[in-house]
Amino acid sequence: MVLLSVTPLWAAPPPAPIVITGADRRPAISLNGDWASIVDPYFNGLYSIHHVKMADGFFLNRKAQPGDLFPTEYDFSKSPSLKVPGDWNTQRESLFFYEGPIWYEHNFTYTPKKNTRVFLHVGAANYHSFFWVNGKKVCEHEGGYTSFNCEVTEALHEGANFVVAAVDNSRHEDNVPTMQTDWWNYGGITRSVSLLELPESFIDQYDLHLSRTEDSVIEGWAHLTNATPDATVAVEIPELNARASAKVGADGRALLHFSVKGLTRWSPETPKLYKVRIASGEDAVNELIGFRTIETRGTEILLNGKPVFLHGVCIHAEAPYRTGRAYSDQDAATLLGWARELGANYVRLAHYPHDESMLRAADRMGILVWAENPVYWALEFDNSQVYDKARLQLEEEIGTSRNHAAIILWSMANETPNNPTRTQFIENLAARARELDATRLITAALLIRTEGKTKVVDDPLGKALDVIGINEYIGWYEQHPEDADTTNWRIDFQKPVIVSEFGGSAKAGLHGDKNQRWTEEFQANIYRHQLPMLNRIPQLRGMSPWVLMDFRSPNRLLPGVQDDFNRKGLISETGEKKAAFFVLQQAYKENLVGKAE
Ligand code: GCB
Repeated sequence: MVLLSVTPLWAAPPPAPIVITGADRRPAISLNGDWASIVDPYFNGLYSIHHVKMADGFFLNRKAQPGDLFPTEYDFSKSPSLKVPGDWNTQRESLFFYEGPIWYEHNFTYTPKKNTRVFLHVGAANYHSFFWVNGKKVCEHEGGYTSFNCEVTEALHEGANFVVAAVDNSRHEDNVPTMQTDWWNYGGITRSVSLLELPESFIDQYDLHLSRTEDSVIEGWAHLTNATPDATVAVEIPELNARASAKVGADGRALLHFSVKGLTRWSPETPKLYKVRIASGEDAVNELIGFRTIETRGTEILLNGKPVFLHGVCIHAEAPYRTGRAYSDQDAATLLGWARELGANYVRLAHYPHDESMLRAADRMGILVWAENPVYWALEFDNSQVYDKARLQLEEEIGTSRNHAAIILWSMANETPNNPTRTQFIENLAARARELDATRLITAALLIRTEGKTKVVDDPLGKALDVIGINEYIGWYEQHPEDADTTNWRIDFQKPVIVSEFGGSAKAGLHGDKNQRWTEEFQANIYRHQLPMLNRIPQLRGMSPWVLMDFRSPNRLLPGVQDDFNRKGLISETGEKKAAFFVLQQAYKENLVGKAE
């Protein structure tokens, strides 16, 4: 067989992508724009005949050459384009339901610089992606919601260059998330792509935060790749007249610890961000960081040492007004602007890591954030490879986002079945999260049990959490809205509780009696009965009803009402506020629910 004897163009596997903290603070050459695309449902571009996987992707990773051994059966230059960033589903009607591989190609010019390493930075590509630069495979990545960076220094050359990507959003049992989710499986290169130019040795990750134990002390670390033995890292916060430096240890890490005077702590009331310069040798990052502490004491959540109550709402990364995956500053400003209008000081960014624009906006606006790993519903908890995929996404999320003052909670999981294998899996994730970041609170949204009129929260996973998240749908999936009035709660953990979801559906503009499902009145009635009930949960320290805006979901099929949208939004996807929005707004503005202590 001639086909099978062909030698791959480049056989050695490329190095794994790396995490870079604050990649958006680095000078970057944008590769956003029109990328040629080839829809390849059988993944022929990656497999030879007889379904033999070619180590480096064989066919579509390069430009066709005259005299090619095989007839060339593709041509990027004649293929339609897709916008990057952007999911493909909302860009082309024929791709609305598409799940499978699509190939992308983009041409760019580049001039290599001396002593410079170049990384292809991908904001996110859902789910499994492969990248080649000038025919050389530069990386492969799994996970649709985290950013990654592939070294392309050796692959680039002077003048015309091209990047080819294959992105596959097929669902598999052993993916994280797995086969079933209640949101649209938007495929493609959904966030920005750029080239980052960095020195030979550079600061790849860093963490600066306010000490919980020492007054007015900023502590943390910065890690250098390729550190020379005598390397040092210097930190400067000009506005505070603060400077510090430390030597890099054998592990490439410099430990930082210094006192500051006159610091304004970051909070929803004063979302103060400081310009922070972190430098080493040829490298420097100019950051914007807020400093605050977050901890628990008994059943309280303390922000900067003071009890806080989280008036919030859940948000999906669904783009307002146009639908599709959100990615822009404008999307973030609209979604968080609505949360602010609601009176929220907190948002749960469900059910996966949201993009950098959203986190930067939350930092600027002073909105506290629950950030979540996509361990959703029933994963293959007994599969160690699945654990590794979940762990890697958690590491990427924390590594990328660890300097956002807004993030106070790392959520490990949402509504997972209560069994020992699952508990062990998530306890291991929680331990890893604490190892990576001991300064934030660990949570998860748990399922609850019903005993008569009592809702019982006793999932053993609660032991591994700092804050207990609970989802409940009294009045929508079970019982009537009024049953909330007589519901009691038994919570077996003396820890702070956030009701991380409650709510019901309404189609914006559909009016009727409060007992008529799908009307705005029915949804508003659920909220009216929920709020007093929540006030009867003694350790309630926060709430984030489901959900700010209607979002696309393949589970929501009812014609004329749902039309592929989960309608539990307080606002429709076209921006119409429903009656329940105003019920919650009043409760938040008049402080009708929740006590901080
Ligand atoms: C849940 C899930 C959320 C769903 C929601 C619903 O419990 O956590 O992802 O979208 O319920 O609308 O059913």
